[in-house]
Amino acid sequence: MNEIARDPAADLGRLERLEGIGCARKRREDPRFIQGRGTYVDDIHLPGMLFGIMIRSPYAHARIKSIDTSRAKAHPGVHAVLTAEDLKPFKLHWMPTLAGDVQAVLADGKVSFQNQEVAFVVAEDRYIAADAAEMVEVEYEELPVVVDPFKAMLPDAPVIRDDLAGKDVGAHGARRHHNHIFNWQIGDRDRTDRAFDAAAVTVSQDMLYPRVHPCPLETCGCVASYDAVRGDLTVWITSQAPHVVRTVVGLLSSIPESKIRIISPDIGGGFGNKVGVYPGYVTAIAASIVLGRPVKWIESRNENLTTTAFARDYWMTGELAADTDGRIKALRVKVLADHGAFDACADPTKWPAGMFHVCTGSYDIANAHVSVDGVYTNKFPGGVSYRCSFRVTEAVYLIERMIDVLAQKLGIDKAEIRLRNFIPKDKFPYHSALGLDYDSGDYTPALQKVMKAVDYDALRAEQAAKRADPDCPTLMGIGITTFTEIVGAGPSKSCDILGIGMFDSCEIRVHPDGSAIARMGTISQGQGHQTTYAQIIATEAGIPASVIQVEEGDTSTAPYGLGTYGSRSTPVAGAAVARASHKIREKARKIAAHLLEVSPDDMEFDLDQFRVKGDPARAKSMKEIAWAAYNNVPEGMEMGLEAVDYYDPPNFTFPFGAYLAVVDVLKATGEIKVRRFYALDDCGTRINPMIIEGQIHGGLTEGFAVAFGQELPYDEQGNVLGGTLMDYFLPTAVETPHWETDFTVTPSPHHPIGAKGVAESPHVGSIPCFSNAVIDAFAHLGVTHTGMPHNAYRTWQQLLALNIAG
Ligand code: MCN
Ligand code: CUN
Repeated sequence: MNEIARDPAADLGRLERLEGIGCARKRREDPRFIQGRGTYVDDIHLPGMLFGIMIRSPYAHARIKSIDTSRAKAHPGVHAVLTAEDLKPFKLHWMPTLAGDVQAVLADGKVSFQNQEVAFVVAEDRYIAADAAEMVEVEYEELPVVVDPFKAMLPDAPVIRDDLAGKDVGAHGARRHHNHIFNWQIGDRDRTDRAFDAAAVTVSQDMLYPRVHPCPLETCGCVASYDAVRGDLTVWITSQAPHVVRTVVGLLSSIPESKIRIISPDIGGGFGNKVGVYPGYVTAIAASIVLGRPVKWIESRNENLTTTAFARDYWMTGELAADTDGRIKALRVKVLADHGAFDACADPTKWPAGMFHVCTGSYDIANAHVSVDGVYTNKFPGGVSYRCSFRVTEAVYLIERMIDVLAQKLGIDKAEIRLRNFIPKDKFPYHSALGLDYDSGDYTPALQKVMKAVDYDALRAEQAAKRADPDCPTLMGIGITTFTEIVGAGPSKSCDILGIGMFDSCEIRVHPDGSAIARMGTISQGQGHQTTYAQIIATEAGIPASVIQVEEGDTSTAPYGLGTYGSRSTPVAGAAVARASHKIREKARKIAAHLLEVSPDDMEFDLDQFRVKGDPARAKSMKEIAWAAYNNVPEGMEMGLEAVDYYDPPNFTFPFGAYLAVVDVLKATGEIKVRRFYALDDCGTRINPMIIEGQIHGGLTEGFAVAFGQELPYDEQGNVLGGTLMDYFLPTAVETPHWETDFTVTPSPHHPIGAKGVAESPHVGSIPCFSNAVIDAFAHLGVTHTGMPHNAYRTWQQLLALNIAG
């Protein structure tokens, strides 16, 4: 072969110019954001725009005897006051939820949670609307309240959903009580029970993952603009799934989807809080259609924290059966899931408990059974948000806590018991007892790398010494988690939303000058898609990332996609991006062959050009090929250089990680200091290491917040406590510990570039790690579990109870 000597430095230069996969490319979106040039929904101002405000119930459960809107309507500057009665002629007073339930848009005869939507005032500006809202007189008759899901299932519990009277079947099968939503079971119960009967050792632990809220910096809102002459509806909205919103609005309004344009501009954090459709969106749209003027609705912080998609509220009981050497034989789980007054969880239709069945974790457990009951209470709806991967947060919390409980009972080291139970590398692809097919994993080296990095043995020795010293002012705890995530919803055969399969999409157009525009069905809320999608195209199609414009979030320009949540953008849309790039590349190959008068089979792709095999000096760059695509293509080929791809993944991807935390509990105050946190993540092929690290820092910080401070408790009257930032803990740089990050790379075998999602892993993996560390500090005193948040007050109470405070 006639190999021509190549210049490695020149190749390196070309590679660097591409800024492709693996490059720590700086975020393209940041210059705009840090200069205050972002365009969030509240930055949209349209001529003649009106402002809407929601009137909400002060009671958690009450019948509405009357609503008098006359004074408010007469107030100067007020254009409309809508109640359920006004929406009834349009059948807009109730709306479907993503979980197959219905939710009142405006209260229809009664309210079932505090701050439920009762009426909507539309006025010239926000101040007039707020004044008028005070003038709406609502007469309530209070009803008994139930906020405890166990009490909600007692025979004489108050009926929360009058509208479901007599319905003993819901969207997910039989209901066995008036406040029961569903029972969902998976796994082999008999085999699991038998494994428990035969086991040498069993452990059981109750645990609550409390109700929390992701609290994105930007609250939810929209601007709805209906053009009566053209019959067009445009909505700027804080949505993580703009195409889904278009379909829902189309179904509700009977306006054809072709006349509806949904635009998610910049989003100031989503974290799953912006997946659902909220009453405020519907009332703003209805008001715009009725009044013929644009209507803006933007939530306050309190409204956001007390009415839109909360997270968790899972009451779990875990049981493990094992040998005396700690080999796990079976897992049994029972859950009571508090969904609030309406089931508005954003799960794939088939799975009312999301991906909770990943709860066998990273462990080779032959037998498992899970039973989840969904329950109505007088609380606001939601449940699936906050970097949760559809309830994987709860699943990982359960299994990682249970492993520690078992280790404690058997007196086996908490790292050692994990190493004994890991799914071995040669068992992948691994079929779990609860029916999931793990694509790839390599757990042992990940945990060993962490143990080595932190000198695990030395830490345990230090802990033993401190435990032996009664005068030591601190209790030292070491927490480990070795979690498996499941992301990339999903294969359309198992995942859909409202009947639409959860594929995703990408369209790429290469312009004559070799630059390109790419559009996806996903939408960044801070994840840096503009930066990273361009890197995939750069590597896969040979176009420098710097000349690729990435656009998302406008349903009139982007191909249909299911949106960004469940860390699905990389596993699903990212795959579409790679495949669309390959389509571009294949057309480019033919054009290059035509230009060089050789057969396409004789061409090979080389970074940013096609060259002739065996004669690499003869080459055409992608830039030259792009130009030729518009003036000199092979006979019979269409002009232009563009591609569309709709990707329906064959499976989920299963990222994993090994985390380790060291905490010191101060006996004098109950304060807990996070001394060290080491996070090793494996998300397969890494597109942008810097963005990954940013995602991990963010997720760990949120995990820290949940573990140590966040909580949305209720009092007996159904008042939500913690609904303001005076009470709800948002950590700043002052409280946040220092994070150490690391990685291994185990590519996904079915993803076109081997990438798995990463964004939710740090949240999912860190929270049980913090809990395990805190509880480990007390383990030698016989403590097996304490609930979150692990704040100083609770810890102090525990120190007092154990007689070691001071
Ligand atoms: N990435 C990468 N290499 C990989 C995997 C991911 O470089 N192997 C990059 C991606 O290219 C992307 C980012 O990491 O830029 C996150 O990708 P991915 O894991 O696919 O997650 P999504 O983009 O689908 O983001 C969703 C996820 C969710 S579900 C929540 S909740 C959350 C999170 O993202 N919300 C966030 N991170 C957030 N970060 C910010 N700043 N704001 C939010 O609202
Ligand atoms: Cu569950 S929070 Mo994210 O999937 O948007």
